[in-house]
Amino acid sequence: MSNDEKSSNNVELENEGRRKFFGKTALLGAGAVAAPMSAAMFASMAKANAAEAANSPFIHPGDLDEYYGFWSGGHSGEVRILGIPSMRELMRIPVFNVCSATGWGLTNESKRIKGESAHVLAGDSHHPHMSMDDGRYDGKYVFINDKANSRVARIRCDIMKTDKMLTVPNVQAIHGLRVQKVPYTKYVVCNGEFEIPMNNDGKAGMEDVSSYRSLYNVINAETMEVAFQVMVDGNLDNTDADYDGKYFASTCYNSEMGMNLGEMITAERDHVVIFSLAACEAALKAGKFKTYNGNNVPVLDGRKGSDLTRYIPVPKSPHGLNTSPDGKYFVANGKLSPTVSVIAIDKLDALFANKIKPREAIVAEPELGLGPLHTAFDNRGNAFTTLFLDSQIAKWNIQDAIDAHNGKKVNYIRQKLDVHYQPGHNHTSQGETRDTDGKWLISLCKFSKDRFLPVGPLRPENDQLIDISGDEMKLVHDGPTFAEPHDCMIVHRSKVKPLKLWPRDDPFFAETKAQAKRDGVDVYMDNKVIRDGKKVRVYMTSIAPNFGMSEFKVKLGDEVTVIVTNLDQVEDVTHGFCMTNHGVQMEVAPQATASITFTADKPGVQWYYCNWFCHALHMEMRGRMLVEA
Ligand code: CUK
Ligand code: CUA
Repeated sequence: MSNDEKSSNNVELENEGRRKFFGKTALLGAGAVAAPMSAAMFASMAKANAAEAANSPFIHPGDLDEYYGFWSGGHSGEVRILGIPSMRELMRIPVFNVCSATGWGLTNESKRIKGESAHVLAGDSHHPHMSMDDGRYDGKYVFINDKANSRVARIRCDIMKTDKMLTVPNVQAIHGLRVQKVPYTKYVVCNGEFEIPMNNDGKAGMEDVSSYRSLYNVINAETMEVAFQVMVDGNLDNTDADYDGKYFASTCYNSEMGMNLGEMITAERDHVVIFSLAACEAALKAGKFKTYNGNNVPVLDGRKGSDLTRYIPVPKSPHGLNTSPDGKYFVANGKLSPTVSVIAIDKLDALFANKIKPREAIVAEPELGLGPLHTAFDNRGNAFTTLFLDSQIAKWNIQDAIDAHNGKKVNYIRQKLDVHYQPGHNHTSQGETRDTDGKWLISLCKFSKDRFLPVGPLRPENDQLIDISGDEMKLVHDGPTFAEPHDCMIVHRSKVKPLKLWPRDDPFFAETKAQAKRDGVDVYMDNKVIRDGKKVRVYMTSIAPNFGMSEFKVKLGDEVTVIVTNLDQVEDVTHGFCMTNHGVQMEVAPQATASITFTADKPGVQWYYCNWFCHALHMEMRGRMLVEA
């Protein structure tokens, strides 16, 4: 364990504190399930660990990982937390999907957060990125896009729950997403990928493809409202920010604005769009915008010739866009071209001042192999690019590639490593921040083929862990995952400070508690049924192994809302509430209040029970809803 970590990290990561925590849980009876570890066991583990290499992927039972990995879940719609380097899955955070275990998408609290899209039960999450302060993770939020329903969501990292969601107007398919890195994450930026008519009302313009537009979206990270949008030429794909707080860059793979595959790949060159944040903010302030589709989101015109943007031609159909952590370069990945284009960020002022031509901002275009999709970086000037078609990762040196571009005879390729198979994104430990540490690289492989026991026609994907701490990349772990991690990021554990219990005044359930107050109910004391016409609100507490109410009565057809408050103050003692035969269930973590609404459409005795294993008498934690016909 490094010194900086010892001083900055919280005590519960230390063994001493953790043993106490095990002890407390044991007092409750749950200890029968998870036996506390003896001091001797810990001591022998610590010894064994010290003997191992500095960058061992092996985390002994009971030991903790050095990093949190945040994985997107693709069309499963969620975000997952993995421990790195063990690759153990620690948690799933439902976002755009419905979660049967936690009740996400079913509870009133989650529906309020989902807002206008509460009825949408599917999603496609690609790009999770954490908020930053001066180019370093700040541990506050993780933002994630929903390509399927044009949404952006925010996850609060103290509770690891989604707390805001927004459907972005005027666009279809939010794809590439990043955060402003410097001076801090004021904005979340994302690409509207699929081009559409600007007033997409079906009344006119659907046949006239030349009127279709793709927009760049700039969202206020705190309020999660669209600050402004920028209309561009071509359709946007991936994006990233600089380390100066001045520029964002996006790849465009369909500058032709083709409507089918053949049309989309005709041009020899597409482009990278560079956005000047200062120019955009000035145009916004000066009122140089229009609105569309009957909403009031300001849309700036950043098409070719505007002073908000510059267009840098790059070989056809680029995909990933990655900023090197020294803040010097944007790297656009070729996809159909075997090259990546290295754009010097310090030339962009000159480009915006029209002192250089767009292509003069490109300082290298190294040829790496077939199908370059995404690039990650270590802290020693090297880059790692996934080669989708070659099923390899190419490690190359950025300065050598620039020297080669200038005519020097130098081999910029350091190594090519086979991965299994067809990698999309890759990511290095803290590699999208100033704290990039050159220890681990993840390759998210789209196909696993023969790497695991066959499980039917649908196969898992393969998330591979690669040790990059030495001169040579070493593949150290195969990790099967379910559809479909597109991207991930690796955050040192010292950056993240999750809570152990819910704060009682948390905004997550503030509205539920406000309703309780209107009903004259104290959710921490009262077990009460409030009738409000055909609506019935049932307030109950829970302390293992009891609900505060073991029966309540309603009438057939009533709209019933059950509000449960978990009074347990012991970490990890989560209760649940399930009403059998009603499709109703939810999580109620310690000190939280959660609520769910359903129709009492079945007469007679209906049992409810706690569905999160909480106590030796967990089975007995149940009660009856008596439904009078
Ligand atoms: S995209 Cu999927 S592999 Cu959505 Cu970042 Cu490149
Ligand atoms: Cu409470 Cu199980």
